[in-house]
Amino acid sequence: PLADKDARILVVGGAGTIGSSTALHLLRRGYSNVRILDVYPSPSGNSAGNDLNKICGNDRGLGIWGDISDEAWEGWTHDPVFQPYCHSVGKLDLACGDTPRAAQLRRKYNLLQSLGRKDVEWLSDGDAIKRKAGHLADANIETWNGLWCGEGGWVAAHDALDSVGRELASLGIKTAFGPSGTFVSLLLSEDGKTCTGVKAADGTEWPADLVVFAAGAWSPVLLDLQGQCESKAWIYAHIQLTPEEAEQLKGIPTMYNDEYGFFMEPSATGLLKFCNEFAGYTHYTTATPFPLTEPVRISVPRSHAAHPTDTIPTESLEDIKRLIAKTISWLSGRPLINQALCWCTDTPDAQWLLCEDPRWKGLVLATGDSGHSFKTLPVAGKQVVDLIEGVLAPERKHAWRWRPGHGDPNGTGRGGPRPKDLADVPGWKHD
Ligand code: FSA
Repeated sequence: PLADKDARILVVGGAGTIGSSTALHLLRRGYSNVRILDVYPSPSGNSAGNDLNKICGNDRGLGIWGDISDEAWEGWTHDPVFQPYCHSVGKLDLACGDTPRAAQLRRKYNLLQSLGRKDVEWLSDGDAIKRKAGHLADANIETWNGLWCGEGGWVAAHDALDSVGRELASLGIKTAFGPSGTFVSLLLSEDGKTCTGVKAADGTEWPADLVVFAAGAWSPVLLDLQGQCESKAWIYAHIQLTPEEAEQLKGIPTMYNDEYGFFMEPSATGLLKFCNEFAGYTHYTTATPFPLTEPVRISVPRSHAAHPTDTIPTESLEDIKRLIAKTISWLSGRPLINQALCWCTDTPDAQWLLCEDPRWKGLVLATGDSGHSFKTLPVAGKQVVDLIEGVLAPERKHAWRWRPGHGDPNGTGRGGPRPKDLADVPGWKHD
């Protein structure tokens, strides 16, 4: 194991998705001296998980991510910390006609079927989709097709993250939020080979026996990850429904389409969130991640919490309008409120970066989201603690290893074109 039960453990980014899950699993396994550091208190305003909702589902049997989604689904449906926030309303994964994505979904359907899944169905046209999703009755989706999964739906992301924060407090977590929790650099031993803690923005030095670095989209900006993570922004906007409209959309299944985007059931207060789907936006500028001494050009997130009046690119707003017009057109023209950028980090092969940092003893990396993490919230941290205890399955250890130069360095982890940079898209007003 990398740490004893009484070791001083710091979790950088401990009020975000992977970090708070890690702290939860550490405390549940009896580690007694765990402190989370974060710019914001839990749930962190910088976390992509601090969001109205996220898609969730169970892909049991389909490789590492399928198995993790199954473990997570058990948590979402049974663990009292998570269960109140899980809405198992079913999930539609849809494609526009005869596309490569449709073929991929069809293969996924065949596999799930062969594994004996009873809750999956292939929906071969718009009518079949509408039988599952009454709210799409008037949608112009005749040629769409795709996969229905009964074991799936959505999770109330902010509320679930908040629930973890409350559970951590009741289990005795130590915290440092604000300037004293804001990572500036690692502390190193005299020979430079061991990480001995973290230095914070206000100058506080936090000594530690083990540091878990889970800074999400800020990871490659704070720590030099040698090109393994590239942070990008995705977009959301909301419509405020009347109580009658919200009632009408109660219990609708989650709908995702790889070209148009996605939306799911409105919140208890009648907020309906819409996301367009695309390659994300980078924000290239200069930064000096530890331990570099010269600035490098890198995609740097811009905190929405710190800059709440920033706007979103016009093309994404248009995409969101197009999604609404295509699927639920009676809401077209309604004000789109709470528009924001939401920052995640991608690896070139879309696997996490969850490993010991080979440069310094005593540092574990837990980042590289690649769009996977929130649905794994109940068990993401279990992987980290398994790594710390030396019991992470070899297949997972290999997938999440330190791997600079692995794959296409300009890759997106998702195929397709390079993402656009925010500097090149009109409509993004900031400062
Ligand atoms: O069910 C899912 O895996 C959706 S991930 C949601 C999302 O917005 C992606 O669609 C996007 O491309 C990016 O990875 C951020 O997360």
